[in-house]
Amino acid sequence: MLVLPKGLRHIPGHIDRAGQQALLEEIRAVVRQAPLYRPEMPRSGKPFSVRMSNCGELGWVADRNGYRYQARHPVTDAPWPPIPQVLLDMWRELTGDPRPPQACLINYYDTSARMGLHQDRDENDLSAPVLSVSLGDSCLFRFGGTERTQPTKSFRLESGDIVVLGGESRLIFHGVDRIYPTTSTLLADGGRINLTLRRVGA
Ligand code: MD5
Ligand code: FE
Repeated sequence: MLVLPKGLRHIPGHIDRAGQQALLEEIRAVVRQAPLYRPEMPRSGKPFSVRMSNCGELGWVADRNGYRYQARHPVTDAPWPPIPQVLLDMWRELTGDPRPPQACLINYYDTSARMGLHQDRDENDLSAPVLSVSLGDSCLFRFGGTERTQPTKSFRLESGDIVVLGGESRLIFHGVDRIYPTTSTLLADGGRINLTLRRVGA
């Protein structure tokens, strides 16, 4: 049995199939306004394998100049669309935090995309939780401790699963090792969408 660190909560199958389809339609509408783009690593300019967009007052972006939150799409320069109400409701229900999320990062993984082990520390307010929603193909999610050298463990995330991170786990290293192709029929063309809701702070 896998024991998760304090502050990391995995809620398998929280969203049923109809709920996943409804949420997917909302995300499709967001991405029509704010298209997925391919971020680049700071300094090297090496492209991410994951494509990204955002909704909310702020969006997380990555380019040669660094990682940051900003109010506009890096390609279209348009403000990000609002966060769908169903996600605001989920945040309130599952985090209990009365302050609404300011940013929702949309990650799209094709079946060859991955995300290396990293910490999320571009937010000013690290006391607020992070809520993650998985849609589409399953992935192998890896997490470790708050130091890169600590041992890691992994588990599968499936369509409709939610992860809530907070407290002692807010700064753990984590990543996505691989996508398991054809494990979901939610996305016609396969791949995985991950939504992360956050507060950014001052
Ligand atoms: C994903 N996203 O599945 C992953 C993991 C990201 C990111 O890591 O930064 O967009 S979603 C679960 C998650 C999110 C934020 C923090 C932590 C896990 N964590 O500290 O373990 O696209
Ligand atoms: Fe992360």
